[in-house]
Amino acid sequence: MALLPILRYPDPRLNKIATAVDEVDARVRRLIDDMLDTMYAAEGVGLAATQVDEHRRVIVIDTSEERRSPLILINPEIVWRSADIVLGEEGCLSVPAIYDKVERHSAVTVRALDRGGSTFERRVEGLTAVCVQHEMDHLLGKVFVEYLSPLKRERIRSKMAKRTREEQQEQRHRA
Ligand code: K1U
Ligand code: ZN
Repeated sequence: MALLPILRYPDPRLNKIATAVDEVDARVRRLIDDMLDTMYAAEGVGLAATQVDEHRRVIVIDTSEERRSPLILINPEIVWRSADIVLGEEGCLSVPAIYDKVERHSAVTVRALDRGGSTFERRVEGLTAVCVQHEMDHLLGKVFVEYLSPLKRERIRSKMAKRTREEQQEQRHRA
């Protein structure tokens, strides 16, 4: 088990564009396992490789109550989007304790490779559909706060900077 450090907004590495995985090998499977451990430990419902500073098109999601039904998406593509749009509250492990509303398609069909390297398609709705769209944005270097107004974004930036300063001060105090 390995827990990976999660990049915090506004780290510029969160804006990098991930590249396609060309072979689902042991290294990719190791990354998936570490991402699952990291997502479960952080109590998130999703995680994109970008958030752990790995710029490959890999996503893990688990929106189940039991937290034992991971959805692994390698090289995901959305092949169908509902016409229906929903406005829902989102959070992000890279922007801790900040929640705001974002518009998303209420259902999507995603095509991807699984951890065995086979192509599959899955139609998802509700929180899983929101999560797929949120995580796919991460692979394109986009964080959900970029959908918010410049004023809200600026407030979030200064809150995050203040929090980081306080944490650094606390660490120096302990050392
Ligand atoms: O950082 C991430 O990308 C994971 C993120 C996924 C997500 C949650 C909710 C809406 C969109 C995307 C999280 O897991 S945030 C923390 C969380 O567990 C959560 C937050 C709001 C609703 C449900 C779960
Ligand atoms: Zn996120």
